[in-house]
Amino acid sequence: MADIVWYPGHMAKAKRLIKEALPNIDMVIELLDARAPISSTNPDFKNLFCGKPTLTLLTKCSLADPVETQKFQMRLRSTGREVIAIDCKTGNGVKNINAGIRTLMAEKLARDAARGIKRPIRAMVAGITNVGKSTLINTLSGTKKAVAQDRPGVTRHNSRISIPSLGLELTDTPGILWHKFDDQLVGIKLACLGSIKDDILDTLELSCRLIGLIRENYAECLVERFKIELSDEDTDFEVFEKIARKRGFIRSGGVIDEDRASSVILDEFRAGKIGRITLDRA
Ligand SMILES: Nc1nc2c(ncn2[C@@H]2O[C@H](COP(=O)(O)OP(=O)(O)OP(=O)(O)O)[C@@H](O)[C@H]2O)c(=O)[nH]1
Ligand SMILES: [Mg+2]
Repeated sequence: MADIVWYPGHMAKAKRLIKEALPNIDMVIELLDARAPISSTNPDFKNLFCGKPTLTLLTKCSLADPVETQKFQMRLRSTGREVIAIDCKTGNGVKNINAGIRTLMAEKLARDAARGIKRPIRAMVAGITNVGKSTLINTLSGTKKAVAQDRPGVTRHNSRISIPSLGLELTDTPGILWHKFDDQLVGIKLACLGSIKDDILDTLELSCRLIGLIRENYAECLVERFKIELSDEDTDFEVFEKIARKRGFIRSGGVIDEDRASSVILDEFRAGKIGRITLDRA
């Protein structure tokens, strides 16, 4: 697969706007996708947020392998980070977020209290495209003020949403990737998660790579979901063909409808229908 390079102009602008907003921000809530917490870590964030207290959330954890999520939480905590696994669809972990924020900001809150100051904590919600930033803000605020959709690159500007009941002021930000993926596999995993627009990708190749990744640790999920038999000798494309035939994605003349099969495999993975699968390893 050709190198995935997806850093449209608006992302450079988004990064600049984030930088400009930082002086008025107390802390950062960094969202990582629980299905690939390493690959969804933007390496630019360390410099960008230099020194701001950061709460790390592993999002969409109902779609990820719970054993791996647990391991990632422990691994990240061992580096001194505050980490909470959440899922905005099931509500899992969401009620722990405000307590996590308050633990992280305890000193500042105590200083403010000593001076008789009562003001909201200003947190910037940041992460790669499609990781669930706007959904998180809507979940915490109980509103639909932030536009959230199942495609990458929806949020294009910073916007502030006040949640007086929680004493929070959250800034939604556009998802940003980085210039070039040094490790091509990172780009492939992010594409599998739906963080890179499908229309710039070869979806047949991507779905075969996804099949390969799933086979590494979750081969039984493919067998169960698609009712196919797997052999170690099968290439990933042969598995793809088995799935397509089983689902009847055949055009006249017996030719496999590769576009249809690819998009169904990717969609079902992204919706968690193939199983609770984590692509990175802790
Ligand atoms: N299953 C599940 N889906 C989620 C969760 N959070 C977000 N989603 C879905 O993920 C998709 C993207 O959510 P958004 O909130 O728009 O993501 P974003 O990070 O704001 O994306 P950009 O603005 O494009 O960077 C939507 O279809 C959400 O419904 C979650 O915790 N669990
Ligand atoms: Mg958004």
